[in-house]
Amino acid sequence: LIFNTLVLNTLLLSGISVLAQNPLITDQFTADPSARVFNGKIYVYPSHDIVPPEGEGRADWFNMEDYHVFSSEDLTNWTDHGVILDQKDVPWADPKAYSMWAPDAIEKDGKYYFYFPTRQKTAKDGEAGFSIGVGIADQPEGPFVPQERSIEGVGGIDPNVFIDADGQAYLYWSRDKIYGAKLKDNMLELASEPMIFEVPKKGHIEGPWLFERNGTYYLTYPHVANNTERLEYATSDNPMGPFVHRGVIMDESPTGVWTNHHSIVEYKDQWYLFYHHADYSPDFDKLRSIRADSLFFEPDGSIRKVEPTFR
Ligand code: FUB
Repeated sequence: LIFNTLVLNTLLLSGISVLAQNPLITDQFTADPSARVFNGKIYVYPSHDIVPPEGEGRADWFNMEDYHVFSSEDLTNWTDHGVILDQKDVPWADPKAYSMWAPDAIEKDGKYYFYFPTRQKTAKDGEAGFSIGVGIADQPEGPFVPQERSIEGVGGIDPNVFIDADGQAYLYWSRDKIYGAKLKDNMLELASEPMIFEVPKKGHIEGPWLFERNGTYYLTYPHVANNTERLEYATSDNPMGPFVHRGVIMDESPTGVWTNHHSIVEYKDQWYLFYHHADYSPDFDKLRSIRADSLFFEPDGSIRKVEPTFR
C-alpha cells in the first residue's frame, strides 16, 4: 500500500497528471463514477478509495470512509467540492465500516437526492449487512443530510436511480443479481415489490445503470464473464423490463483489475462512458481511478464497443 501511495505521489509530482485526460482525478483515488448533468455542468459522484488508518478497515479490501463530488464543464478541468457525506454522520451505519461503496445522485423538484450503500450498525435485511440510504441537499455539491434510516426493503449495494419522462422514479441496486423497484414521490421509499433482472442468466452481475434513449431503456451492468468485470447491456421498452441481453460495452480489464463500475450520460450532444481502472495502483486493484471515454450508438440503437484510452 505504501508503494501504491508512492506511485501516486510520484506521478503527481512529475506533472504527468496535468497532461492526461484519463484518469480524470489525479490527487486522490476514485472509483464507481456516477455521472450526472445538473445546471449545465457534469457532476461525478464516485466512491473514494483510501488506505485506511493503521488498525482500521481491511488491508486487502475496498476501504472508503466518505464521498466527494467533482464537477466540470469540459471533462478535463475538474473542481473537487470536498466531502459531501462521511460514514460517521450516517445514523444507521457502522461508523467504522469503511464501506461507502458506489453511490448515485439525482434531482427532483429542486432537491438533490444522494443514494449510497454502506454496512448497517446491525445486519438485518442485507447480505453482509449492506443497505442503501439517501441524503438530501439543496444543491448538487451537497453536503447531503442523511435520513435516519436506510430504505426499507432494500438490502444490497450499487444504487442507481432513474426518473422517466412521466415523472416516475425507479431505484435499481445489486446483490449478486440486479434488482429494481418503483420509488414513491418522496424518493425515499419503495412503491413496488422489487423485481429481479437476470440478464445474463449466469455469473455475478452488479453495478446497474439504467438510461433511456429514443424510447429504449438500456440496463447496463458489469458482469464477471471470466475473471474480471466486463460491461454489458440489455434493452427493453419498459424501465421494469423484461430486458433482452444485447452485447458488450467494454471488454474485461487487460491488466486484471477485478471491478469496472460505470455510468453513461449525454453531455453537450456527446454520450460518454464513465468507468474506472487502477491507473495509479497497478499492483492493488482496490485503489482505483475514474476515467471517461466517448460512447457511440449505431443507427439501430446498439452500443458500439468502447476501447479504453490507456496512456
Ligand atoms: O467499490 C466497491 C464495489 O466495487 C462497488 O460497489 C462495485 O460495483 C465494485 O466496483
